Amino acid sequence: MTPVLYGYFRSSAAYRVRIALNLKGIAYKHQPVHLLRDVGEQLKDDFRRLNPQGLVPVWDDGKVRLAQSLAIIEYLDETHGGVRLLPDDPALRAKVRQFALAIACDVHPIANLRVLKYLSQELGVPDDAKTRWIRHWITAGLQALESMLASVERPGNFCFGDQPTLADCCLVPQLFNARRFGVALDEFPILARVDSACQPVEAFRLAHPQLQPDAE
Ligand SMILES: N[C@@H](CCC(=O)N[C@@H](CS)C(=O)NCC(=O)O)C(=O)O
Repeated sequence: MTPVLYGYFRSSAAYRVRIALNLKGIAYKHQPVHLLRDVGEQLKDDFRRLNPQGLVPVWDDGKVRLAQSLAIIEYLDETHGGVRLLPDDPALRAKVRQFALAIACDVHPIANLRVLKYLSQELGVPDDAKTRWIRHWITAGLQALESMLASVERPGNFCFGDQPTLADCCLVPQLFNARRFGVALDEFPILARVDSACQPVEAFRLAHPQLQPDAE
């Protein structure tokens, strides 16, 4: 079967996986899951059978069905040749994971759709306070990421040298999110430089939310 990526054009977790798939040259079918239609297709029983968490992305290649973008990317890296997204050197590999996990575990979830919905619908948080919440946590996260990259021993065009890694797959979507929520990026020159290096690379360009079939 042709592998399927269940995603949503603006989902930054799905965006990470699209970049990784493109970097590794893996063909796949994009299956849109509309996160906002009705209550959200991700919360319907049909989708929860694929991922009980009710979150995209989900990867299904006929051998394995997986959720969690970082688990998917590591699986793809271990089962396909081409560009290595996790470097061989254990110390560098750990640094790449440290950076990716800081985004995926500590920055992204706090501004996730279900969290924002809970803030407004259950706790009655007004929109301007919600925006402050998002900007605050993204800015705090980006400050830490900027410091991490400032201490890279052998800097290159990408986060950790001259090859894109899992770190770049996570950074570019997070910066897309930051811009979307109006976070000023002036104080993050290294992150902005890496982003500018990634954007023209075909694998990153084609993964952009606005180029996806379900883009609005
Ligand atoms: N840690 C998960 C996060 C997945 C996630 O939060 N996906 C979001 C889109 S970026 C989602 O499906 N949100 C739906 C919702 O919040 O209801 C991963 O890396 O895959």
